[in-house]
Amino acid sequence: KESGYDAWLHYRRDRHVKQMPAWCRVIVVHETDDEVLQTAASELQQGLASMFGQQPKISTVPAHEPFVALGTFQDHPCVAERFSAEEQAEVSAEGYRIRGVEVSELAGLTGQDHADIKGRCVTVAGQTSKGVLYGVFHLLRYLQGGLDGKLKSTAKQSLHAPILDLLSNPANPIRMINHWDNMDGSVERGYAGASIFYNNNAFTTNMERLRDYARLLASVGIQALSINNVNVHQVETELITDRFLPDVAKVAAIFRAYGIQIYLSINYASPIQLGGLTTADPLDPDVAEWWQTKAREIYAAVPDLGGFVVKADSENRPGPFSYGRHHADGANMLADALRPYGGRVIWRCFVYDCKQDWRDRKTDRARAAFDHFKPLDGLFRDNVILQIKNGPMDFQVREPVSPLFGALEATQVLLEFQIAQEYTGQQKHLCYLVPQWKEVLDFDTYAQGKGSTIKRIVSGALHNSSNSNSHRGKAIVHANSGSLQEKPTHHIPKPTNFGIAAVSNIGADTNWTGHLLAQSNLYGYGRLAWDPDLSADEIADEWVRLTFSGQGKDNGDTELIPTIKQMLLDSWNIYESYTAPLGVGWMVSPNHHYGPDVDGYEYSMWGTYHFADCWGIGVDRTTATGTGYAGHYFPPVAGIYESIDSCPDELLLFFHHVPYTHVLHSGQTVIQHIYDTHFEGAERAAHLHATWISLREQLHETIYEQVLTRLEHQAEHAEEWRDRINTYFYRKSGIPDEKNRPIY
Ligand code: GCW
Repeated sequence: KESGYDAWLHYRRDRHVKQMPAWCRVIVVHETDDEVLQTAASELQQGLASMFGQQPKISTVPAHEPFVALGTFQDHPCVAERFSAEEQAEVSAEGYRIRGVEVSELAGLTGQDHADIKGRCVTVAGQTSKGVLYGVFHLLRYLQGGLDGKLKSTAKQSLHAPILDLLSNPANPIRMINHWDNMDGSVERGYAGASIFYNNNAFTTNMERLRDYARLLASVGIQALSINNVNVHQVETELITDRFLPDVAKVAAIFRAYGIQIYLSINYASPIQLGGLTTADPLDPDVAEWWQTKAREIYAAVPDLGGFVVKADSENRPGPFSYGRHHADGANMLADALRPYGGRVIWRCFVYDCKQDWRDRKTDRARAAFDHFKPLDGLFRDNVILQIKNGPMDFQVREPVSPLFGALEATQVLLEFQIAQEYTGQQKHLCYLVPQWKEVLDFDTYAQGKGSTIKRIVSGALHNSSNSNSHRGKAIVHANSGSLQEKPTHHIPKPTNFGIAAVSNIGADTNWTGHLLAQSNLYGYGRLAWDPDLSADEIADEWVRLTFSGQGKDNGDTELIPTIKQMLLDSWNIYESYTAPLGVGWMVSPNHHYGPDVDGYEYSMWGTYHFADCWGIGVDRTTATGTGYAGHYFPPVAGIYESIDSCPDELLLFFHHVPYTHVLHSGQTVIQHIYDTHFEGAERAAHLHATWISLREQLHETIYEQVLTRLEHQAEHAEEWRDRINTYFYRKSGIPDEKNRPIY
């Protein structure tokens, strides 16, 4: 049990609670074929049994004793009668309401008549069974003591008669995880062991592990999952053929029971590789027909497949550019093939020239997604969604937000985060990413004036409000293939094709994420995708409580919980401070991206330069003298980045090339900032290690050891980062450290 496998769903028994609360003894759920509702009931049953050591009954009729009822407003009268029509209408498709005993009802409890019993019941209700499932997981979180925000204080005392009354609707219609798993069992940028989906070019036979993964995902509201790498190699190209479709169907069935829809990454050149055609030109009728036939086959095997994820014309993958077509042509052709089945095309915008000439100071990888996709705004079918990485480069520890968000006014978008810590310590270092994601989601693009935040853009809220405002913007139009001309506005879809996706950080390691504390990133991602208004602190608090409560001797969690939480909250800043400074990024070893190598990418073609020489460092991305990237933002953001005086310190070197003696807003010179942050960063990494050691007595041994080894390594590796970065800049600049600390 204490391997980390159960993650935040271990449901440890609370030693202080001697008896199961009365209302937990019977779960009332109406007779149903709905698998997701059955899952909801059995999850609740399992969770309660584990927490209270007693198995609740499942009953199809209200019992003559207190109970917990689960169901949809439509199918379950006993659920519906607890909510007014207005209260029901406030619940969205995947949202839920939970209602427990009201205090007044409790006070008046005397007899055993039906009304009283009703008053001692807890109800979890939704419009759909998925909503009910999410409500069940919420209730379980509540009982475990890892509660949501304001409920925290009332939790323990109200266990026997919860006074819960809450409504929760997900902000984002699509809440997705992308796997970069290959069928040989490897995981591209995987840091937690092999793939749980595949090995040896076949599907796994360990369906139980997949089911346990589905539970973890559903418990935080994830409902979409792509199961193979966006780099689709030879074997994986065949996932959409008879060879593997029966396996895909089996996997889909497992996730379906948890309300999760499967997607496949496809090879854009499939018509050539699988179909024997000579072209994959999206405007070639044979190609379109090939995909239509293929879609029919795929959907015969997996009728509710979510659709395709496509990486095209990116990092040597095939795409429409080979045929002189643009990306709307490619995406729309696939979208038409999937349309009859309700499938979607998720088209990635990570398109850039990875063979750049350093002498060409105008070509800028940061500009690429915007330059490629902004001109196509409004040309995509309504079942196409563009997936955009959070920053314009590639998941660095610090980047500005991609200016494509907000710039695309008539295109549906998904924001892409990376939970896998490719550039943030590869799950060997502690880096709780929720604060970074929060900054992205809260960023104001000013696309439609103040308040045009990323979270409102990716949830579809901004799109919706601008479309209902008749003089603004084009709606999403059905464009004809091959044409860039504007089409009349005639179709305004509801924002169901918006949301967030993120690259998974899990693998076959027993604790899923390698670094146990990296589970917080998976948990946090799901919670944030559901509710971007949660704070990084609240999410950390929930995760730490759910994961560690009950670990302390005699449940003595008083020190454990706040201490681990603080470690998480400090960790992104610590990681940033001993790695690449001031937003410049990329000082990592090429290919595997781990460890310091200041010039590792400087002399390669990938277009990720820092241009450090003996005078200064940074990339001039201004419109006045640089690549013009800063001009992709709306005012006032564009102006803030354009000017060296207003550009925030943490992004200075992303936007400007400055001398080492340039004075930051902090009052420090760039060079002294580099020295100071690197010395401090390494010290703070050592402090993380020491803090963990101080918790030893309160932690289960195996959990303690797992994390200890990683923190030990981090502390050492942070010193290596410190020394390599400091000596590089000392030698380049010739400027000594004001504080005279050792720099080799
Ligand atoms: O930065 C790169 C990663 C690749 C990844 C690519 C992408 C899946 O290093 O490993 O390929 O991003 O997002 O497509």
